[in-house]
Amino acid sequence: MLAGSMQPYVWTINGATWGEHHAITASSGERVVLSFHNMSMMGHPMHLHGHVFQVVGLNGRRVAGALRDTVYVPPMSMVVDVALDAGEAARWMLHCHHMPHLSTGMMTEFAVSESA
Ligand SMILES: [Cu+2]
Repeated sequence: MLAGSMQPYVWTINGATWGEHHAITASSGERVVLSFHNMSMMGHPMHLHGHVFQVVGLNGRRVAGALRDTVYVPPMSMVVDVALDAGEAARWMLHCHHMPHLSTGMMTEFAVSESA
């Protein structure tokens, strides 16, 4: 869930700013779908480090989209789904690439653990 406001100027992922966030977890090699649901009035170019993903859904419509590491999530209840294979075990940053949003909280981590 991507949310935020101009007044106060705070932007969140799953209701939390960076530092208050709960990591999104996966095991190395696991197939994962991340759904970005934008509840705010602004679009967010969401960027994941260390991975490429495929855009597979736009507002519930399945698509075979491009392979990329950043996807623009339009405002006002738009949902973008991306699929990826969780990579190297590490803590990977997942954040909005609009710097004023990033610097006021819009970052979390994609925490990949060793496969069992
Ligand atoms: Cu943003």
